[in-house]
Amino acid sequence: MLMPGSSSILLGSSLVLALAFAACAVGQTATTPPAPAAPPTTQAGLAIIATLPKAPGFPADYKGTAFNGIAQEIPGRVELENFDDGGLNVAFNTQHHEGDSSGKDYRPGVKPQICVTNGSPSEQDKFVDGKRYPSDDPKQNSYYIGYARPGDWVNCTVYVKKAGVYQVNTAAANETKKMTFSLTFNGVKKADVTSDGTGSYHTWKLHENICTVKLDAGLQVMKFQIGTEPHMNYDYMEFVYDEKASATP
Ligand SMILES: [Ca+2]
Repeated sequence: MLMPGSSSILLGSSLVLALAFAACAVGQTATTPPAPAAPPTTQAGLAIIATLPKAPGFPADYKGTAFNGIAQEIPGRVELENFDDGGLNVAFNTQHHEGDSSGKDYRPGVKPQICVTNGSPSEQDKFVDGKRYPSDDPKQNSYYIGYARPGDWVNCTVYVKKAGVYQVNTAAANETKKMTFSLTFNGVKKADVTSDGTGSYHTWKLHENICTVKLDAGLQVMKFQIGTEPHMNYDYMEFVYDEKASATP
């Protein structure tokens, strides 16, 4: 099961390694250059996020805050159900923020309808080839935002560790055979996607390299917004650094 802020585990490990490295540096000769300061980390929450450099255009008047105080990292997977805290019209907008759903206990407060895959015998989630989504492991489920309607959006505070071009992978299930969404970073639309939908909102498809985005480094607000197509279930956006494209001026 995906837990809130699970991507921070690696960060914690990095911090431990960095501290271990710093400890190892003690006792070395005076001619050894001092070890560089450990990079800022999102692990400890908002106080540390405040130390992260903001990317150009970070909205100074933004009232939302990272879910659980932990920015989601790029490269990596941005879990869309881990949208920012701050509430309706600040951190998200949805026409379906009331009512029951299988993942409603994932986080408190008014929110888009959060669901969990394979939440009931009548809601079995599968890939288009019939295999269980997200995996064959019956213990592994995935939280996602369900019942999304045209125009719905969520904001996720993200920390881009390295500027460059990123390929985007995603997994989605769609009521119709068409899927449309956009990605905006710090108020600049970076991708406007039209792709094929699965035609069933419990049938999922992995979309690899569905679009590319060129990103600055630093803290920014990513807005994921549904386009014109109704009833989309969305799980995550995964950003993979593209070395070759990033090296091209
Ligand atoms: Ca998810």
